[in-house]
Amino acid sequence: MDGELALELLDELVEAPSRASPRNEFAQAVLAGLSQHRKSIPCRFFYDARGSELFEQITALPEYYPTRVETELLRANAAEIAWLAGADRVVVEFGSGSSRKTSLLLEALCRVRAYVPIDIAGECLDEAASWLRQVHPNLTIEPMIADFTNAVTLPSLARGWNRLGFFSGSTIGNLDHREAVGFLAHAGRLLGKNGLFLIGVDLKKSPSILIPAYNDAKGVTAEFNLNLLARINRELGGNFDLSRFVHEAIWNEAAGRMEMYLRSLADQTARVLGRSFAFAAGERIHTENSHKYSVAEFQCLASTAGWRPVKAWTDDAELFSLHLLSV
Ligand code: AVI
Repeated sequence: MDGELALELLDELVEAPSRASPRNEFAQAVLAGLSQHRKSIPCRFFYDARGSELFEQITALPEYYPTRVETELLRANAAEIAWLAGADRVVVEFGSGSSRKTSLLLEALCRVRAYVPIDIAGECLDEAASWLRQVHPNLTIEPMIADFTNAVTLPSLARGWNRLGFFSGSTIGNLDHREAVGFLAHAGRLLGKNGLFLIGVDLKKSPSILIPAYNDAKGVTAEFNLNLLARINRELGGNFDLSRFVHEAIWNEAAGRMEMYLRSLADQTARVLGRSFAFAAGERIHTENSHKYSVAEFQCLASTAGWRPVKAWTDDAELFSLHLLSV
């Protein structure tokens, strides 16, 4: 980003701090997060074009079991899920991404009335919808560009039919417990009477499996994490020296979650939108939490938000779980 663009964004921030352009939102979150005593940046900002590409690579890594195991769980249990869901549902997918896993579900369900993928990334939705149209030529697809955590209404074709929500990949783990309950309650209102919700949730397990999943041998997750600083340099006129930060992934037993950080290797200063941020050697920026739940813990969380467990499936190695909930 050149200096002129950075100044333009700074003006926009001063004059209209509440204007919700994506860049403005990113700028405000970064400036606020780096100003805290314990520096942090929300993990939703990982997913620019490069970050999404790196995440796709992560899902194919041997150490990153969640995508593989969840896909297998869906494949193995799709017929039972379809039987429990019954016919004639509208399928609503929250944060749909590439929709590849969803195809397994759509194939198994009986007389899907429509598929409504909700995602903030419009290009991703278009790509996923055109792929799905080829695989399921008779399916009605109505993509919705929206932040799935606060989308308030569904397209009119979803009215009058029972709905099945789908939230895969254990993305729920990236929310803290209070946010997760808030999201589940919100999804309950959106899915309505007779609504069902199918959610993929990563299970608690040994740190010897968890840590490599978030710190792989090829360094893709490290690049994914460091891309946050590269994104600040690109979009917010930052001057982070990426060679002086390292990726760190730890298991926090007390909080039941994986945590990712960017650790400064030296005393240094970085500038963002004309502001300076000092880092001591060893100081960290907290970039992600990924909560893990036992089946019982997740059912308890879901019931706080008004959902009742219908059934939960896990793989033999107890790595990942799929939950079917009803309102
Ligand atoms: C998207 N989310 C569920 C991933 C996770 O496992 O928390 C993001 C991720 N972070 C590092 N690797 C993958």
